[in-house]
Amino acid sequence: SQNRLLIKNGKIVNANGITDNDVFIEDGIIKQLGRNLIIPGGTRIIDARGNFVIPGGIDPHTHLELKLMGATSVDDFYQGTKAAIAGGTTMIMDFVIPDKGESLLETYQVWREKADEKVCCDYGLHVAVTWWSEETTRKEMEILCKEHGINSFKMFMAYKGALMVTDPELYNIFEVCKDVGALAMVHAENGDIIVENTKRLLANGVTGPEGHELSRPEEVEAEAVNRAAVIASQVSCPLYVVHVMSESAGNQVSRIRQLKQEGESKLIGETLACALGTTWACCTGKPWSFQAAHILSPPLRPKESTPTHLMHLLQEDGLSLVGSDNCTFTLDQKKELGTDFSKIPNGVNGVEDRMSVVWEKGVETGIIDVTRFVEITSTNAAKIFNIYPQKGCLAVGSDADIVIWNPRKTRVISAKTHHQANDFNIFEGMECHGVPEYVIVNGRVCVDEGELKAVQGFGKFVPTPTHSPYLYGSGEQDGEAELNGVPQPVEVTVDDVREKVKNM
Ligand code: DUC
Ligand code: ZN
Ligand code: ZN
Ligand code: ZN
Repeated sequence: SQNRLLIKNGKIVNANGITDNDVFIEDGIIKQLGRNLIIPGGTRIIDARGNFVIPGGIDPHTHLELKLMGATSVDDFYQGTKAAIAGGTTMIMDFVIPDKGESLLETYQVWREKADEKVCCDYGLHVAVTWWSEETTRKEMEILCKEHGINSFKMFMAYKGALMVTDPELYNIFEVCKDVGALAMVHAENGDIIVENTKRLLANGVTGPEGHELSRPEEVEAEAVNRAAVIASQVSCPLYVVHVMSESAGNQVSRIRQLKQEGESKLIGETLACALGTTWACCTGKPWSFQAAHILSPPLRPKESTPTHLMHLLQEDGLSLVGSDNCTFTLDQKKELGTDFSKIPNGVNGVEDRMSVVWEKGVETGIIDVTRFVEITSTNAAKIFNIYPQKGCLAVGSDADIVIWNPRKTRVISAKTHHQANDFNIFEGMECHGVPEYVIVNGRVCVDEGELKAVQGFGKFVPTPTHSPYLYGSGEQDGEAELNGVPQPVEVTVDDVREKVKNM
């Protein structure tokens, strides 16, 4: 029967350990986990001997059919989620991005309409807050959280004049995030400085793709990480730095994260598959189109040590998870618009290859083990966005989003064989160990002995609830001093006032 499945003899990997168990799935849910299970007749049996059985990947960062810099990214919610499944990812989280002045709520509806009919796997949404209005922004953010399953808001510190918000706006938006129990996310780059650098480079005749990284070097990224963290801590709001792309920015996240005391708001850093899998150095001496295809923001760095450094930060828990920032444009789109480097549409692939790249650069090199692999590709995303243990682990009652991962097989990444809509792959030619032989999406076998059988519209929207215990602690409130129900006058100290300000 289609709706019953038994996975036998695999190594079951969760973030907290590995067990030898069988998994019984019925109606899209893990119903039993153990040995010698008693199961109904007519159940399909998959033998996973010698393979790892892991929670389906959760990609916390995609941009499917996004209009950006005059072009629309070509992986739509069908092709993007199909490619995700092909690579072992069973849930994505995409960003609703309103233009300045546009309603957050209406733009959210636009995204639901784009996605609901097309997604092959489950998806969640973050909402970008690209402008601030005292009258409407707070109200809209509250409604999105209370009624529409949103618990995260992203702010751009770059893309000046388009998506960027100022420091005072960040302060206000962070405060709303804190009040509603949502997570603030930032694109951390100093947008003002990028504009000045760009003017100077263009005036000096640097117009090609090599100008892109020069206009926004590491310190421009690291400065914004620090500034965002300082602003967030003024209002005690947890902060998630998306797409950490450099050693400097990674170190900054890690350093601030270590300084945090028990009870202080959390800082979380996400890095990207592209930053772990390649560098800007691979573009040296290559044609314009090859270089343009590697342009995203923040940029790939020229330093060859960057991928290993970021992987070590993931290993040490200085960084917490890996996204793709999948935002694919064709070479024609890049060429048509890229009259100078500042006009080349920003974005690269990754939703399909993220799992393989992390495995190859992390597990295969011995920097991380299989449990940490699961944690940074799935479990931590589920915890941070408050859908754990529905997603992000293999447990009785969890959604049956499962990958049977064969670590002995290899594949070579190529645009010729990938399932994405664009005509270039930034990991072209990379040999990866680890192949998803079976990918089970909500109990349905969508990669079957390596054959892709994704179904358009099979996925659904997953609401993300606010007040994640992972970010906000157990949710205990400080009460007033009371004796037999009667409030007691309390002597106020400087420390008390500090404490009060902290909790405002
Ligand atoms: N960076 C990109 O490269 N693409 C999408 C948006 C972003 O911030
Ligand atoms: Zn961004
Ligand atoms: Zn992005
Ligand atoms: Zn090999």
